Parts: sequence; C-alpha cells; structure tokens
Amino acid sequence: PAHAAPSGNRDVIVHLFQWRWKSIADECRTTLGPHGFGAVQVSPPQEHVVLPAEDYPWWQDYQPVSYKLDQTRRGSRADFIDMVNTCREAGVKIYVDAVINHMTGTGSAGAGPGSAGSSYSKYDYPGIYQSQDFNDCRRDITNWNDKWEVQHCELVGLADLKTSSPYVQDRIAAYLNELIDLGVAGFRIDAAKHIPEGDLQAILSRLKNVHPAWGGGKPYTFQEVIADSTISTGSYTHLGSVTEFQYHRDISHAFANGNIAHLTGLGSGLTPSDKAVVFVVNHDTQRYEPILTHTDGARYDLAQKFMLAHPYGTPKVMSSYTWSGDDKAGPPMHSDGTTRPTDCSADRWLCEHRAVAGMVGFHNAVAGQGIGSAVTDGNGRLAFARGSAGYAAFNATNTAWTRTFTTSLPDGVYCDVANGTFVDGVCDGPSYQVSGGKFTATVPANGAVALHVEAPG
Ligand code: LM2
Ligand code: CA
Repeated sequence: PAHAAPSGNRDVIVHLFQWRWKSIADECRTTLGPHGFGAVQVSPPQEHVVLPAEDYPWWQDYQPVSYKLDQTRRGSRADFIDMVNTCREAGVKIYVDAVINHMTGTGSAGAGPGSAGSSYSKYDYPGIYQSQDFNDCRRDITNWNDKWEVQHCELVGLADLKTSSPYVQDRIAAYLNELIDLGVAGFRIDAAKHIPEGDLQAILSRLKNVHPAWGGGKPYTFQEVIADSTISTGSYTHLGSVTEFQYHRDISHAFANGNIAHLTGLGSGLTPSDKAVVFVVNHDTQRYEPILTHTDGARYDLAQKFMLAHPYGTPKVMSSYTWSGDDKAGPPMHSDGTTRPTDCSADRWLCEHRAVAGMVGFHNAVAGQGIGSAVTDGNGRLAFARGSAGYAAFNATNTAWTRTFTTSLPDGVYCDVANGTFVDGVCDGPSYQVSGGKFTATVPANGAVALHVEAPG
C-alpha cells in the first residue's frame, strides 16, 4: 500500500513517552504547534496489564489485554479523543504506538483484569482472541538467526499473534481503523520485524484513509525494525518507513566521543532518507544500551539539535523522564499506578524536546536544501549551510569556538534558534548580523548556533 508522507514540511516527530493524554493536548496547544512540530508518538493507547507487584512498570503498555481505549494509565477514551482533536487544531498529528505482534506474557500477572477491567489469561482474551489465534511455537525466540523463529515464536514470552490468520488481520485492522476514525494520522508498528512482511502488508492494506486535515491518504507508518544479518530494514520499506537504528548508533557515538567533523555524510549507505525515521535515543536504547542519553546533558541536547539540522531522515525527538535504579521504573504516578500530569519543572519529567524546540523551525525552513559550505576545526567542530535557507554550527568540545562563517544567507539580522526560539515573530534568543554572507559567532562549548531565513532576529 502507498503511504503518504506527513503533509507539508512539518514532519518532525516527538515521542512524549508515557505522557497522559491531557498533558499531550496541552503541549500541542502551547508548545508543539507553535514551534512547528509535525507529530507526537504517543504511548500505546490500548488496555494493558496492570502490575502493582512490580510497581507499575512503564512496560505494562506493551502487553495488550484488549483494544479498548478506556482506562489506560494515561486517561480515558474521551481524553484520548480530546487530545487527537486538540492536537489537530494545533497542526500536530498523533502517531499511535501500535502493539500488534503479541498480547500478554507470562510473568507476575499471567492472568487478571486489565486496566479497563477485562479478564484475560495468556492465549485467552475473551471476545477477541483465543488459543487458535496464536502461533504454535509457544516458547521464547532463542535462535535470532532463524527468521521463521523470530517471526513465529515468542518475544520475551509474549503470546505471539497468528498474524497470518485473516481473522487476526481483520481484528488488528479494526483496532487501527478505529484509531483512524478518531483522527489518528499514523502508526509506529511495534516489533515489526517479528511480524512476517506479508502479514503486515495484509493488515496495512485494510487501513482506511486518514482525516482530510492530513491529506486524506493512507496513514503514515513507521515500522520498528532493529536490523540484523537475518532481517534488514529493506524487507519492510515497501510497506512504509522504518526506524534506522544504525543512525542512532552513528550519531550517538559521534557526539559521545566528540567526533563529529565527518557527519555531513551521516546516513549515507543506510535506509533511503525518505523511508528512515531517525533518532538519537529511544525508550529502549536509553535503558538497555545507552550510548548518549539525557544523563549526558548538553552534549545530548546538542546531538538532538544536530539531527534537526541535518537533512537525512525524518527526525524523532525523545522526551522522557528520569529514573534511578531499576530501568523498569514507571513515570511519575499516583498511588494507583496511573500517570501524573506532566509538569516540566517538577517530578521526574525531562521535557527534552523543549530544549531543542527552536531547531524544529530550522528543520522546517531548510527542507529540501542540501548540505554545503561545510567547515571543520579539529574532530569536534562542524558547521554547514542548508542552501541559502539556513546555516548551523556545532561544537562538541569543551571549549568555545569563535570564528567567522561564510554563508549564502541574505544579509540581515537572524535569530539564533539553537539558543532560543522564534514563535509568533518573537525571537527570545541571541541574534546575529549577516553581512556579505558572513557572520562571526562564538559557538558555546557543547553548544550550537543556528540561523535560518524564517527567523529574523
Ligand atoms: C518493543 N519493540 O519491538 C518495545 O519497544 C519494547 O519496549 C517492548 O518490551 C517489546 N518490543 C515488546 O513490545 C518492553 C520491555 C520488556 C517487557 C515488554 C512487555 O522492554 O522488558 O517485558 O515490554 O511488557 C516484560 C518483562 C519480561 C517478561 C515480559 C512478559 O521485562 O521479563 O518476559 O514482560 O511477561 C518473561
Ligand atoms: Ca510474531
């Protein structure tokens, strides 16, 4: 099936990991829309297991009990609908994290009521799926070099749906179509490489067109494929976009090591740019294989800014919360395990996206322009033009970088959107004068300077 790219230039995705629906609606109105974010990846909205004995871990969401949208830890169905509508009015799409490879697993809660009160046990979800709807390989995936096993056995013990079955395909498509009917514009397909390509194609081919505000075409889908020697991203690109984990490794190592001078070519040799969703970190890598995360402070924010300045891929900005100790720790929550509203200045919410918000306008303004006029100074410094629409300088060293940069920008005064924002005609950061195409700047240690034609100073 053909999948429309997100409309216009507003393609930047922010993952508001574990945020309540109401908090996301507020963020769309106050921050995401005005700064030009294109979409929010929201945490899975379906009924999930509830695990008080494990202190309500974040990963409850990845064990569906039913496709009811009511009573997740993030709010009610009505809250979800209000979020979709509020965000749309703000020009921001909602992409749902679609957990469709599996249902619940064996563990602390082999059975029990789910978050919306549905009873279940592993392989039995009354009214939805029974034993015959699951694959016969009822054991963990052990040989990751065996593609059949990766796609038909169990990922960490989670009941693996028989996605080859037309009934299962219809049931999953009905869930996704309900979300489309509510105005959802796209999907992250969780664990996509564990679903055979043909099965996923059969599911996606059943999907309706999205809301006219988003162009009315097929939903935008990006499939979570952690490529290895057995399954490549290329096996899934005919179905939509894919997550490019090699980009995550490349950009994270580069910024962690202060080795960024070569990054003009970031993404070359990887998934074609128009099919790649790119990220510095996601909710799994920040826990299980951290290279560069929020715990690295300014250097990490710098990498997310660089991602927004560089032309390869569709950027997905991470916005998370801190935890100490156990990586299963859930978000700030009430005593019943439901999530607390986000307050970016309280609790453990980090709101990393706000630190890079000015760069979203840069990304949008320079769309379609290639990289040019690159300059470096040692391994840790790189500046480049995006045609005559923008110019950005990055300094991944611990000392400031002062120099005169030569750009193709029209002469004028520009807002530095790496250190401020430009919203409703107001620049709240430093400004620079460009004359004869040149400007002189001191790029802060572990910081950036970024100018573009849509943000005068
Ligand atoms: C994903 N992508 O393919 C998600 O990005 C990832 O976060 C999910 O794992 C995974 N696939 C399944 O959707 C998370 C979490 C796991 C957790 C599962 C299910 O990283 O640790 O597994 O969600 O909640 C947990 C336990 C695990 C147990 C399993 C089943 O950690 O030990 O396995 O539940 O009870 C026996
Ligand atoms: Ca599977």
